[in-house]
Amino acid sequence: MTEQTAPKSPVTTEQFIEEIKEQLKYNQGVTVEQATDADIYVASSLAVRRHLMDSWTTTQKDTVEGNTKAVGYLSAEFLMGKQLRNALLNLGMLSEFDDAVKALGHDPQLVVDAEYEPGLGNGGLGRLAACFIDSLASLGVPAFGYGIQYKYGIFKQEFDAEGKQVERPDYWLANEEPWGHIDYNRSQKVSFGGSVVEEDGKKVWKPAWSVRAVPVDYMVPGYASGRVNTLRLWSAKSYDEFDLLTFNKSEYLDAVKPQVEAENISKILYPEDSTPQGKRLRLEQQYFFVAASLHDAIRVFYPGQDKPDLTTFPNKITFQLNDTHPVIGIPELMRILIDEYGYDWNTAWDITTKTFNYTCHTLLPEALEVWPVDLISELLPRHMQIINEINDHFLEELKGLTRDKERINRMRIVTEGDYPQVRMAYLATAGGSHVNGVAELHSQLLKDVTLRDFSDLFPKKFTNVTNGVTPRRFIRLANPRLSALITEGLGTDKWLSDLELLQGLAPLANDDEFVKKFAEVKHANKVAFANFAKDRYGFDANPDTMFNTMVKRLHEYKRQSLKILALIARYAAIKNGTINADDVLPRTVFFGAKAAPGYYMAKLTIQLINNVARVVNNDPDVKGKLAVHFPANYNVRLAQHLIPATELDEQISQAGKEASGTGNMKFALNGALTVGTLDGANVEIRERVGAENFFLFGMTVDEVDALYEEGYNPAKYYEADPRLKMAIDMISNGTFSDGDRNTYAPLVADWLTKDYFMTLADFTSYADIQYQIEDLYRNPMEWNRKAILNVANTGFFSSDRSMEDYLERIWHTGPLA
Ligand code: NBG
Repeated sequence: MTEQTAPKSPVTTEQFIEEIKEQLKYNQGVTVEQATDADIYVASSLAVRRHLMDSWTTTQKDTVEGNTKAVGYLSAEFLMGKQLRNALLNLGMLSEFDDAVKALGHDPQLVVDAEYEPGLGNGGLGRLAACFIDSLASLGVPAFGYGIQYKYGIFKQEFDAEGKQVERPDYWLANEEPWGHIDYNRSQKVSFGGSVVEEDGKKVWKPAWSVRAVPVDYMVPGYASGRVNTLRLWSAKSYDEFDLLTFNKSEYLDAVKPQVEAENISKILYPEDSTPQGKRLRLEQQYFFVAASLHDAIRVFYPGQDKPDLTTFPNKITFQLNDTHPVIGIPELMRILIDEYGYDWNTAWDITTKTFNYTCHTLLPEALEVWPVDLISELLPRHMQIINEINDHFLEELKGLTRDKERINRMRIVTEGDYPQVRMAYLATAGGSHVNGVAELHSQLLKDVTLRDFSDLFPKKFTNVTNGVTPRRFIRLANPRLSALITEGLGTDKWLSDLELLQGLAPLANDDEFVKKFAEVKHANKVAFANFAKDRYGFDANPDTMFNTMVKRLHEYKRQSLKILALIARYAAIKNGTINADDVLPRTVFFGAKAAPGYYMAKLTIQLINNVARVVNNDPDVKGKLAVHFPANYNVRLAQHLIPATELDEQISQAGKEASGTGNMKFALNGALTVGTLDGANVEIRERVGAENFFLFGMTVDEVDALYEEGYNPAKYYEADPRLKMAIDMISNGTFSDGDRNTYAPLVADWLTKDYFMTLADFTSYADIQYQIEDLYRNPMEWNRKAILNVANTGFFSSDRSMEDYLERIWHTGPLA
């Protein structure tokens, strides 16, 4: 990316005040005196949108008329975070906003807080999509994000009196939402069900019902690029007229039923992280947004043309399939080309395979989606025919490549047997040009294990693009103090658009003055977080203790259990004097995690963490030495507050299970040290920051495999390490359940007999490395030097770099002229 200095504000403070007033008057209809923080928020957002409007329309025009291929990022999730400050930053208006709002008698922070965070994603996958579209706009690459405007985003998490997770619906659209522009004039019809008939020798799909996909457009402003791309989220509306007859018979519910059912399609985000639910509605959602998006792209790129030449389609736009959720797009494009535009099979296949690419985000076999043939046949009968035909052609192709019948059989897109299924990852691999994993290790494991047969026969399809995060949101907005220090240290703010410039900080790790300033920034961030936590969650966190954080979805493979077991062992050791009280390094541990509502073990782990927190925080024996906090409802906003205040970050998944992780990048860039396993992007982070600046522990992928092979017996580890035995025994004996021995029995039984992710086997090395961590922390200058080196050496993990890698390795396109 070409480096940019911060953009210049298009307005003065005085002008911006007038613009806000105008919006208050003509949009909200309130006077300045009547205006609440929420009014000011809406008014200033609308005013900011107006400043983006010209760039948005020119970008759209140039996207269509220019000869640069655009990117279509198809994703079931976009976890955008709040919009206002991000737009202000990218326009160069942050200080004008602050001053204008103050002049109008409001606190800028409260105004920003009035924005309701849209939770249209579950975790890393959705947040990655948001970082990617931010980077594409900042690079000036024409791009569309395509997804779903769910009415209900990821559930709101609360904890009940027993510490259990309670899910509340997140009806985010109940609040005024100034960013989305509903465009009823550009809706698309999406159909389902019915049957396929032959007419004049051609297959004709006669669907049973249709919904109207209405686009809601969000502007995606680039940082200092003058470009504004589009995030187009589809909302489902009914076509069916209200059935007046039924209504008159006062059967109101029956009368509105068709509308309600159609609109259900975009009603909820599935709250799963990496395990699919075999739900019909989910397949409907996938087809709904993908079909609407493909038709939309044809509308956009061939305006007013009845019979466009779609052999040029792959030169206009390249579609990235973000995991398997949008893969139904492959048979849909085939159907459009063959049935709607009359192309023959080979031409259609050529266009389709050139148009799509697939990113895999997992290694968990249960997360690779498969759909029953019966279900697809029922919902999308024509697509099932096409998928079968793709499967037949593909098997023919394979016969030309290998004689190994078993291998060919293993690679079937449609499986055989009584309950045949469609393997979406295989369909994506066969139907696209490239397949990529999201970190070096992950991409290697995809080739060696998950998609081995494919990579053997189509080695050129496979590539890696390591994930990244946007420095605008996750450094500049989240951590203004560090940002100012970086700019001071480098003598420029160009690092915000060329993050590798952070390397210039490396020599400053030896400059004691700079190290002290860095330490002050971290301390100030800790104080700020303590204040925020007190205000928002009501707990006291002592900023003079080490801030140690583990935030991510709750999943067994991520091993929150390992952290909690080590924490209990620590608690016991302080309490029974195994460690001398004076030798204890005071620590405050923060957890943030949502569990899928149906994921029993994950929810029980949440309950355990909350109860360990309750017991530890109320025990005078460990007061001032150990505290545990679990703020509910971890989201982008909480991430932006907590990450800059963290000193030690936990990335402790079982090796070979976390595809990449992106939290790990955010923490390192904000000057936290990582304790982690050799998994996902940890491997690359450690390579870059240096082994001596990363706390590595635990088994490698090969060691994990060998141990499975040999026969894993977790009880052995329980017997071998008294710390571990003590921790598990305390959980069993009711220490964290008011004496009840049954509460956590399922967790204990699992650890001692199955422990699929080998938490127990890694316990000893994890507990041992804590001594090293604490020794270093006792030397603040050394700790902070290493933290600076983490910042200086992780510029690679900018999502700008990820986008450049996609452009070069997969998309073969670039910025608009
Ligand atoms: C997640 C992985 C993470 C990875 C993100 C973004 C899914 C299916 N996968 O390790 O678990 O960082 O994707 O690539 O959500």
